[in-house]
Amino acid sequence: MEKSNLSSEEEKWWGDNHLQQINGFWFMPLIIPRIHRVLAEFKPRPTDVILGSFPKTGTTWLKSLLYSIINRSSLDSLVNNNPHDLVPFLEIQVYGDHESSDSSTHLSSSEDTTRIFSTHIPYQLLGKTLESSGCRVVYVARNPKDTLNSLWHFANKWKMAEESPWELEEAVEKFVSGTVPNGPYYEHVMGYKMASLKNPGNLFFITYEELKKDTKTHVKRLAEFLGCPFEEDKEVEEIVKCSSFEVLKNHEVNKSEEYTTWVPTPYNSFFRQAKVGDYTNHFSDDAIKRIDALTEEKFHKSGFVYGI
Ligand code: PAP
Repeated sequence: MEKSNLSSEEEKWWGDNHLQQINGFWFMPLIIPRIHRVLAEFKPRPTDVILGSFPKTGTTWLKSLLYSIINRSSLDSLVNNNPHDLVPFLEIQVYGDHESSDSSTHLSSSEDTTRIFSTHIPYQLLGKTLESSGCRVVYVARNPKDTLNSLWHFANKWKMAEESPWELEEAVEKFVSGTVPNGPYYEHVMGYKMASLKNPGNLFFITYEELKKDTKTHVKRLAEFLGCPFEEDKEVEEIVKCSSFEVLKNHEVNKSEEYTTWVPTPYNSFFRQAKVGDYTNHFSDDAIKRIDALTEEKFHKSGFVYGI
């Protein structure tokens, strides 16, 4: 019924909230003009590093790792700043609503500085921009059930959830139909995955689970990909520790209940459990079956055996 009030480019998401489409991907209406600004205005430098991710797949972790790998001597920055304030989202902080003030602060560093940005924009939309510059791209993927589980918990911390929580059954329904912010999840992941296969020198694809299993090895690989390999194991170990969930979540800045200026959630909402498989504590067998069937169809049948 509600759907009849929406244009064909709009879908109900949760409560009174709806999403709008750009080329088959769904976004919160607030983000749409910002994405258009990124696509029209952002000119990456060849030295830029862009972190791509679907929401809730390890963005905060990768931001802190990339920042520390690139700025070796700045580990203190992680004590005093939330990783999202060190590595801004292109479509949220850099190309925000307040025109040039924000963007110029984030964009204007000197040519010899490595700028690091992050984005949830799908490769299908941003690919041409990224490919045009030869910048390096790192993409982190997470298995679909933990991604949805994390998104569901996160969304329920938003102010609007106080009045109308996002029910898990509804969240599963929306995830499966692709109508979640930046969804469909599967197409998002496959866009970057295919690009990484085509161009492994410029796009480093990693999963949350492999990074969890052997963080040190993958941090070394990341540093090599970024052109700044480590000379000593001690350095790697320090970075792994400073970016670990246990250390990061205990900094005052990350424990803060203060709301960020750029999403309607408190800083502490980016740190929850950081476990692989936490979905088993929340999802019904039926939900698991439905998501697994889709994973089989979308990932496995495309040759990407991941996520079940
Ligand atoms: P975002 O897309 O809103 O930026 P993102 O950082 O991608 O969120 O995802 C948050 C998830 O990463 C949370 O997972 P959970 O809900 O399953 O717990 C969060 O706990 C986890 N996370 C945050 N920091 C780290 C970290 N340093 N190491 C591992 N996982 C982390």
